[in-house]
Amino acid sequence: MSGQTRTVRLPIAERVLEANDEIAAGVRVELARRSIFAIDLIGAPGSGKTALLETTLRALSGRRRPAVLVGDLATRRDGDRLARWCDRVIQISTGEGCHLEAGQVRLALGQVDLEGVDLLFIENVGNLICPVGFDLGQTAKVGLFSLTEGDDKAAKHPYLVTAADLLLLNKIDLAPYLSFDRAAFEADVHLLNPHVPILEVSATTGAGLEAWLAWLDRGVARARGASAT
Ligand SMILES: Nc1nc2c(ncn2[C@@H]2O[C@H](COP(=O)(O)OP(=O)(O)OP(=O)(O)O)[C@@H](O)[C@H]2O)c(=O)[nH]1
Ligand SMILES: [Mg+2]
Ligand SMILES: [Zn+2]
Repeated sequence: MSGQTRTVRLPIAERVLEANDEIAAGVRVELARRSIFAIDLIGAPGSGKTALLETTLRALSGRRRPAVLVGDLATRRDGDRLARWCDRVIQISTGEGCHLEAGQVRLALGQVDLEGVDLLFIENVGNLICPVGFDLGQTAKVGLFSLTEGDDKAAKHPYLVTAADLLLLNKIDLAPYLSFDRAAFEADVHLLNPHVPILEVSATTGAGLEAWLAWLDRGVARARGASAT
């Protein structure tokens, strides 16, 4: 008997995403017209998406004019946490939906005063899988992994890694207590997406925040430049 595990590859069901993509394209045009740099933040439940946004919004206070949409199946808890740092926060309740769709984003954007907004954060439902397939009209997709999830998660979620414009590795403050192999994680990521930057951060201590803020600044500048041309 060999101790090797066998894997069975199942065909991925073909999804009908055309309607979503059409709405997303409209959202993208509107956001570009307003020069808004929009981020779809995707990560597992509890990876620290809201915590990172809280720290980010606090750091951006007076420097940027952000808006936030946050998706959860139930409760307004994340929305309430974020509203402490930003006046323009909309909680989207997805009910049974395990990801956000472009129609929900379009509807939520209709409820925010976007005048002067330069940065839009969309915290997707905690889920590493199907949010990747639904275009929301964002400018950039940011994947968030954290040390507590284990160093194999990039390799096990290749679609997020491939689709991401940036990866954040959160909870770096916990490194002394966990056996997370950062070199192995990076190697897995770069096999799938050779050029994607990985920024190590801690939403709790603020470690690594400067590089993340600088990345956001470059995105905002690009969005402005693009709409000026
Ligand atoms: N030590 C440490 N804890 C963190 C960090 N970021 C988040 N946490 C903790 O992780 C837990 C989950 O954080 P959330 O921000 O709610 O995670 P989330 O990804 O928004 O979760 P969902 O919205 O439910 O998917 C909380 O107890 C946070 O305090 C970090 O950088 N370091
Ligand atoms: Mg959250
Ligand atoms: Zn889903």
